[in-house]
Amino acid sequence: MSGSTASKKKGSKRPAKATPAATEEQCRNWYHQLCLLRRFEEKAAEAYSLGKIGGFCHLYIGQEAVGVGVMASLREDDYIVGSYREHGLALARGVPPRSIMAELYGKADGCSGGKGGSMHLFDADRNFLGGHGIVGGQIPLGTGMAFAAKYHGTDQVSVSFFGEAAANIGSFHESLNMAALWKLPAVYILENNGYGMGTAIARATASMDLFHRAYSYDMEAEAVDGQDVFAVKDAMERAVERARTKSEPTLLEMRTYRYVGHSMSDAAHGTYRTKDEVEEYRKRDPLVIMAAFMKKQGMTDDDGLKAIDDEVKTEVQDAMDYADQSPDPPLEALYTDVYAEGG
Ligand SMILES: Cc1ncc(C[n+]2csc(CCOP(=O)(O)OP(=O)(O)O)c2C)c(N)n1
Ligand SMILES: [Mg+2]
Repeated sequence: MSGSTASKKKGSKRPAKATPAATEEQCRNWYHQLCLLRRFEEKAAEAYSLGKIGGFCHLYIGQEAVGVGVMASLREDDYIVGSYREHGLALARGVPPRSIMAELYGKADGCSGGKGGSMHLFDADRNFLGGHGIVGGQIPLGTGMAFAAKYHGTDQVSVSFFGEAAANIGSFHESLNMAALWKLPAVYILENNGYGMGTAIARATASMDLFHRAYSYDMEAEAVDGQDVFAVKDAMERAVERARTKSEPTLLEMRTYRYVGHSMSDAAHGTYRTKDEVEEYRKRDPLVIMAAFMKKQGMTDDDGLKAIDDEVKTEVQDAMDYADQSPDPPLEALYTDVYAEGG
């Protein structure tokens, strides 16, 4: 798949087969990350049911290849903003599992000081700027960060993650129009998991090819197999290159699926989809796809994969122990971080 003239060839950018070209070390690292995202959230779900985590909690289970593939293509100084389904994004960005778990527990050592919780993970050192609960609210912020990079003459790229339901929100269209008009170094990651809460995309959206929406703004776009780290990284590298060298935006529609409920208050498949449908998508589990690739390439075997997973489980347990012993934020914290001084 070439990255050129998408806007002149409507419909020509359906998911293509990945062309894996990665070292064993990279693959091991990505498999480690995929396992980390998966095991971290499985444990978070357990902690939630024990009452250790309160409020809303939206899991990323099933969508991990998107976060891992996108982050693998970015520089440390690039900007990232996401929705409330952002635990996996923060982990893939390198925010320490300890500080994320402590944040979910509402503890003082959490990355947002225990005041943000699951939906508001922030890590300024890594330019990870949330975690936002208003559907589509983060898209103008990501666009603004791209504007800031251009205004200051840096070659940073700004990446905004959001769901397919958010692509029906006005701010999505306003942002894409502005980014195309002003030639901003923005990459828009539309994670199409097929559902906005319990509403299937077909019940809420007139056209199924959401990436076509970019063409209204003369913006480059692709649909991508969001279950495959290689396909995600491939497409992302084209988008990042375009943003960094030409200061032009891209919309990437990542076709993915969540295996769990919308949030912890929604059963795994609810009444809006069948168990069979979930099982069908389980056949394209991002962890299984990466594991199969590594085995086929002779990079590892079942024991090697298990060793990575075991290492991750220890890491996640450590994060939980850390969150358990972290103190609650002090009462005075109610009055801090409310306003930011202008700079
Ligand atoms: C402006 C706004 N409207 C409604 C909601 C309630 N709400 C929370 S998540 C959600 C569905 C969003 O679906 P999607 O954008 O596809 O993201 P996903 O949850 O699938 O990751 C809705 C309607 C909200 N948080 N904000
Ligand atoms: Mg969705």
